[in-house]
Amino acid sequence: MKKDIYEKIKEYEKIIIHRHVRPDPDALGSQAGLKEIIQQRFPGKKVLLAGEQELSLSFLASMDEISDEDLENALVIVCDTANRERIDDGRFNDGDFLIKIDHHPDVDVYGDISWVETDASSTSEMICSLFEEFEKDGGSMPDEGARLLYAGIVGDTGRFRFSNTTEKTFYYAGELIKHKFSRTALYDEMYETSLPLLRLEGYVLSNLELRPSGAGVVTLTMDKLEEYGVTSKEAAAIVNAFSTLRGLKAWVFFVEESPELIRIRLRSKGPEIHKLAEKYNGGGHPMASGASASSWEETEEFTADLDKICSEFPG
Ligand SMILES: [Mn+2]
Repeated sequence: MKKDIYEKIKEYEKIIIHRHVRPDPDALGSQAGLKEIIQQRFPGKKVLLAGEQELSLSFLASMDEISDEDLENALVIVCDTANRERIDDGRFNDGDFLIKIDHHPDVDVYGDISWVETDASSTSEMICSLFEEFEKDGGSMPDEGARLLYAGIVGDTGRFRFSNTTEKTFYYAGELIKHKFSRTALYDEMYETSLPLLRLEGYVLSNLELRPSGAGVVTLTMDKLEEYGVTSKEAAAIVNAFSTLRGLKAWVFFVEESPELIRIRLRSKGPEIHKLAEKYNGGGHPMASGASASSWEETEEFTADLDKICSEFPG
C-alpha cells in the first residue's frame, strides 16, 4: 500500500493535499509534513495545501490558494479525514486520482487508494511510515517536516499519554527529534493558554456534573462563552481539563454554537463512545469523538444514552 502511494506521488506533477475541517495539529501536521517530504524529494512538483487557514494553528502551516485549474490532472491526497463530508475544500473529487490516508475507523470508504490504520496513533505517524518509501528512494526528512509530524503525533497522543501511544509512536518520535527544531518552542505554541480560557476552565471545573453512572457533563451556552470571551473553537482546548477525576468514565461537553447547533465533544477513559457519536450526526475514535445536537432536548437524550453506556461499563 505505501509503495503504491509512493509510486502515485512519483507519477504526478501536481499534488493537492487536503485534511478535515476545523483542523487539529495532526490534520495540519500530516498534511503539511507530507508536503515537506514530497518537496524535498521532488522539488519540481507543484504541491499545494487545501483548506481554510486555521489562525490558532498558523505556527504550523499556511494554506495555499488553489484554482480549479490546479486540480486538473492532479493527484489528491486526503489526510486524517474519516468521512467525505468533513474534507476541507469540497473539490477533493475534481482531481485525477484520490488517496485517503487516515487512522480513524473507516466509516466512509473513499479514494482510488484507501490506506487506513486504526491502530496508528495519528495520521502524522502514518506519514512517518510512508516516509520510509521516500528514504529508500533517496529522500531525506526536512527539519520542517519533522517539526510538523512531531506536532501531529504530540497532538493526537496528548503528549504521549493516551492509550493510542505505541512502541511505533515512540520510535518515530525518536527519529523525528533527531532533526533540528525546538520542541520547547513547539510545546509553548501548542499549549500556551490565554487568561479568558483559563478563567473558563475554572468555570468548567466548578460546574461540571459527575453523574452516578460515571458520566461527566459540561454545558457551555453561547451566553457563557460570551461572558468569558472565549469562542466555541477555543473552548475545545479544555475538553480534557478534568480527565483525571476519580470515578469519571466518559464525559461530554455541550457547546452551544448557535440556537440550532449544539456541538458535542465526547471523551472516554473506558467505554467506547464513537457509536454514540455516530447516532448523533458525528463520529470519531472509540475514546474521542464529536457529534452535534439541534436542541437542548436532544442533549438530554444524549446524556441518557451516555449514562447507559457508562452504567454498563465495569468499574
Ligand atoms: Mn488524527
